[in-house]
Amino acid sequence: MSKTNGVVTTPTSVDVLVVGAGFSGLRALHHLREKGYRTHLIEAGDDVGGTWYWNSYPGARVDIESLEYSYAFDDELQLEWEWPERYAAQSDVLRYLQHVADRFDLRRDISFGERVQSATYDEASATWLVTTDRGEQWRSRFFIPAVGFLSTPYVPDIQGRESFAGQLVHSARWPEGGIDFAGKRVAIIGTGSTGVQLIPQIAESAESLTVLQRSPMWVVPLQNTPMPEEYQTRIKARYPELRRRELDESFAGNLLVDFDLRSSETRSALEVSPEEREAEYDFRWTAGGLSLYTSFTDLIFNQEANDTLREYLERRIRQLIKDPTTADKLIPTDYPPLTKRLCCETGYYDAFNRDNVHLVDTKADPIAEITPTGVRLESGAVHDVDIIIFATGFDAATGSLKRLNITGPGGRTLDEHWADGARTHLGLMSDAFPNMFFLAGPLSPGGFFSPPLQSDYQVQLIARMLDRLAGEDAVAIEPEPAAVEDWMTQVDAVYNATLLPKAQSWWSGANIPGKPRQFLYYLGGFAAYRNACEQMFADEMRGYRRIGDHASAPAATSSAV
Ligand code: NA7
Repeated sequence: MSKTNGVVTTPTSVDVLVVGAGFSGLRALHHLREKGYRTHLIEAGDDVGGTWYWNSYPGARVDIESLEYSYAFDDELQLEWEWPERYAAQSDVLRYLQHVADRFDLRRDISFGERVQSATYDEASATWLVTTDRGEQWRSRFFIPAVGFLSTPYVPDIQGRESFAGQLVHSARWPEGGIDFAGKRVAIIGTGSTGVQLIPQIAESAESLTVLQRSPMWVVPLQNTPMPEEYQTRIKARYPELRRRELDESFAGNLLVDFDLRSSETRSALEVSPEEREAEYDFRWTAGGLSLYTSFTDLIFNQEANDTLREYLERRIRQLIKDPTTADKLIPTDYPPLTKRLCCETGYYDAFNRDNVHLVDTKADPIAEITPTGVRLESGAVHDVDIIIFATGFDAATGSLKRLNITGPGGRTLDEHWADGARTHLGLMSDAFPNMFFLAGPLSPGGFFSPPLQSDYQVQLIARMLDRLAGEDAVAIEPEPAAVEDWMTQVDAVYNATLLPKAQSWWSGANIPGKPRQFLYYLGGFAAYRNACEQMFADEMRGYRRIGDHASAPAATSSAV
């Protein structure tokens, strides 16, 4: 160990240091260790799970089906594991990842409850020196911050926040032991996916719930059910086909619709009759989850096509809400459906039919301050409460990387290098930061493809790159600036061909004041992404600069590197 009574001694050497024990980091540890790389993982939480460890608020669950939102790399694992619900609750995803950690004996190479404070590249030895808040130091040839794209909570700097005398909580830092809402007056700020999941849960037991909504989201039914045994058995029998098609033909890594595999629709919303269109929307609405995304080919490209979905959703939502004025407030007017992440609900609209739930439009009457007793709006209206929940989202994609204080060659920090926005090639590596690889990183498919499947592909690709590097007698690798810029142009081009620029969200950094505006994910689909990666690899890792052997390289290298 590198620390004795608080005094830092020699860093512990490994080949690969991974940060974060979520889906990506666990798979990285598992695969790279299997490939012979001495790998260690540092995790700030006290257990595995990543985002599924931290987001333990009531109602948290997946909105890609459990049978798909899971690892595919091990047949026995995916066949043996029994999912209790169609859409797994947070506690079940956590239980699954704990099982994975135990089954593959991952914990022996994980430090829990330890946070990385800095990661600095040493050019002379071509290694990363990583320091943690326990004073531990690690030296590694390769550094993989697998810190997730939604893991740094964003708490808006609302005046008076510190003065609140009651309980103030961010949804992603839910207190262990939960919160007892019974008899309490509660306010919630934020109505994204998290707010949509939390609101019905709080409404059931709180004395009153004030929902402070700045922008409504497009919200559709999740249609969760206990897992039908016959369904789970039938889909597991088709796993080879399902997993292949998730990668080859699905956009987001999911194919299950209405309890079966279903190819994406190949028709335009405008080429079918209004009756056929209505039938297709009805089918998807009733099937639930995110399936509306794939109802027609042109919903995110063509405004006229998208308008047909808007009209349908408005009608459906109005049927669910008793009070027309409340319905008006809950229906978005300033951005088209699907241009922000669709939210999936279980009892969300119904919550607004309850007498103890009050919807406040804070675009019309913005929050002025938080007082010791509640929230005051600019109109002077006051909402006195006992608990304030911030369901205000995350500094996505780049926020968690920033917190690691990463410094590359020549003392240049990642913050400085990315001052105008994230710069990566294929979402895998940044120029000017050798031997650092991202998983589901900025400008990868990221939030647009199932994390378990994406990380599996990327981890295997990284292992292949490391193997090839070793064969070339090179000690370091980084993408050329030109390759990075070319990829950034491709990411922008795909984004600009869609309707997504009409909306503001965490996808484009718009939710964080002062954050550079940049679309943070590659929207070309996973198959196109994988093709680009494979072409790069087949073409002698084109666009990547190799740095030669270092006579002075320390013992961070193993036989595998
Ligand atoms: P989101 O989707 O970023 O939602 C955050 C919500 O918080 C959204 O309603 C915001 O309103 C609201 N917000 C943010 N800042 C403020 C301030 N300053 N004042 C008032 N309201 C504010 O985060 P989630 O956690 O719900 O979901 C993140 C992802 O997790 C989701 O997309 C899924 O992929 C899973 P706004 O819309 O900005 O007006």
